[in-house]
Amino acid sequence: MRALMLLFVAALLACDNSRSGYIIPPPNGGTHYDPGSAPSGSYGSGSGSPGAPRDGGALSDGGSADGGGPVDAGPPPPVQCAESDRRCDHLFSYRSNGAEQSVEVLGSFNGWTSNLPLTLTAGVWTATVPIPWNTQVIYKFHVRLTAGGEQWIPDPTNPTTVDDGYGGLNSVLAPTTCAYWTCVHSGPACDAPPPAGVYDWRDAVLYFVFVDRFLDADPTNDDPLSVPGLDIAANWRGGDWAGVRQKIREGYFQSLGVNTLWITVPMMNSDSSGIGDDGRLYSAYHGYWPTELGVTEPRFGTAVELQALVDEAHAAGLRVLVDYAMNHVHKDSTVYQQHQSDGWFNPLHVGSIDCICGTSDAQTDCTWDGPNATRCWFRDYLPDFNFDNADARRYSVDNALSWLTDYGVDGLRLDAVKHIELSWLTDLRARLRADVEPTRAQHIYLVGETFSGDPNAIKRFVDPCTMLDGQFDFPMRYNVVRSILLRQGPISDLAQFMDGNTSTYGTYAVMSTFVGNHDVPRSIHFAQDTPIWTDPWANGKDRAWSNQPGTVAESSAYDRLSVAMAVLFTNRGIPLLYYGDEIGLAGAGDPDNRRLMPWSGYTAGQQLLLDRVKKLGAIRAAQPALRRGVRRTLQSDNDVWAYEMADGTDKVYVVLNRADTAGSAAGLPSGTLRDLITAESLSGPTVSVPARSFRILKP
Ligand SMILES: [Ca+2]
Ligand SMILES: [Ca+2]
Repeated sequence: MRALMLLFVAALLACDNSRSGYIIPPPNGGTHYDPGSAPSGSYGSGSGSPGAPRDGGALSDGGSADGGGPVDAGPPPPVQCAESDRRCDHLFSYRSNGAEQSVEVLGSFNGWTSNLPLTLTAGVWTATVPIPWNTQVIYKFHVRLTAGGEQWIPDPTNPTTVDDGYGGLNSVLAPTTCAYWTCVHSGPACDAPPPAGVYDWRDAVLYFVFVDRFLDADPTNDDPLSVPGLDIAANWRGGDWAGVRQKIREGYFQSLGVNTLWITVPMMNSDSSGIGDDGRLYSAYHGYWPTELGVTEPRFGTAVELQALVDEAHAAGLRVLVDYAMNHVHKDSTVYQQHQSDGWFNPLHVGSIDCICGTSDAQTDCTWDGPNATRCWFRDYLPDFNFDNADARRYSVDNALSWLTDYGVDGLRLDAVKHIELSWLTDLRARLRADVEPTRAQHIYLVGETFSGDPNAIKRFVDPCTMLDGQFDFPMRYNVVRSILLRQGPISDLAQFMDGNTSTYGTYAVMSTFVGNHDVPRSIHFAQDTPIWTDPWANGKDRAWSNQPGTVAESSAYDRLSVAMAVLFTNRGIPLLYYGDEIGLAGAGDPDNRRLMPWSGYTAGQQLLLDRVKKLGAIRAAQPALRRGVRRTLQSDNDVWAYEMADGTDKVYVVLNRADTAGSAAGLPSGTLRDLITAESLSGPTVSVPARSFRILKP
């Protein structure tokens, strides 16, 4: 119910253009590209546009082998919750007579607060809606006609009606129960910050270990494909969990202030290669083409090694999130072989076309953000789960839970969120609350990926009670890249954006902030004296396969990237470090943004950036005001932004200067201010800041 309310609020906000104090153009000019959701890179490829490669999914069944917990396809017990919180799926349907432009259902199941759209398939409009347990439901359809005009009419197939009070009729569903229900949350408990002694995810600093490209510590499990035409950049490169464990033991993550690891999808992936949407051959090195959902990927390691990774991380004070791609599986997968014809998967062919995300014709719209966004296939070899099918949904949610419970993982990074039916997400959260969290004394963190410049598209899935704790803040990344790395517009644009962004996702959302990830060009190239790309949304595919950029020479670029990192590390939200960004690793778009991590031979600029990131990590760990405080902008002009972070009486001051000349900030406290970066002692209320630098000050 809350989810539906949120949808409604999001829809209202979407219509509110008055909130535009800042600039967030959608990627690709209006059609959201979404590689993001796409996992990247992997699917194949990508090109700029909508649709980039997607990697994705997972699958399994069966068994086996190494463990990840084979999934039993039998129905699990329903989650436990009060009857007042239970919901049963009900399929609303309306037979088309060819005259409708759209059909929606509205009713008492959500307090008549919003209309839910039905989808047209094979002449019937349908929508699966969770309705209250054992409670009469009153509803009607809202039909918009292609010829113009609209109708509010009762269900033609339901003989039970009641006067609607306006001279018409509503349809009536008798109270019903179901064998498998979902739970909604009612009550404020999960809105509150965690009580003392329970981990507060606002304190997390996240590092994306792209396992295949991070560190190959066990050559015996290397197994690249031998496929003519498959470039090494898109093949398996040997990185493994043994490499991650080695870096945990060496204290590498801890030295960066990182306390949470995000690792690549751990499930066994396809041994096939596939053509991406850039026409290039790819392997499944990214992990987004799962075949056996319950089995670990042997190139990464065994189940025993994954368990050791989690245990050693925990012993070192690190939490672990695994990447989970639920939208689809690879066609080689057992679950697809077993269920391709029984409704577990959306059919590829729709209307007159193969419904590959990003394609459409006059009859069928399979664009990334179109009416079939949850049922299109990312590629023709990545079958798309139909989570309106309760058995398929239970199977997939069970599998996600098995990775959490079998290995003691602390949370999930969820891929391609806007391409799945919402019921998958609400079921997962309900099961976590009912079945997992009581045995953990810890909130399971769920962070989603919705690659969009539209805050409302991202917010739609954020609610720590019923859906995601947060998502990656793509609009913020846009603004940080634009204002600090690219130096476009005054830095006051960024200040204005940030001040407006504070409450966008709700008081208790825990978003993840970032400048780089595996779907965008490496950050350092936006920071060059002459940037390679001048559009923050550029996907860098133009230089992904040839003319790839080399290591950036000028130290000024590393300075600028450190200033961008300072924004992440001195504000709320979980800062995400994409492996290699701590040294300004070079690379164009996917797959060139996934080069092997170098462990030596850094330039002076790279070492400078690494040292600053380490300091930022240490300072964030020591200063709760940076993680939980309230920001107040003290000054923002063309090049300097100064703000206070206040957690009660504990205050920290941050001054950023993006200019190539020294600047100054006023409005700071009078008296002595200690610079936590340089250990200098300064005197307020006005302080100078060197070119392309920042200060973190404590009275
Ligand atoms: Ca290896
Ligand atoms: Ca889907």
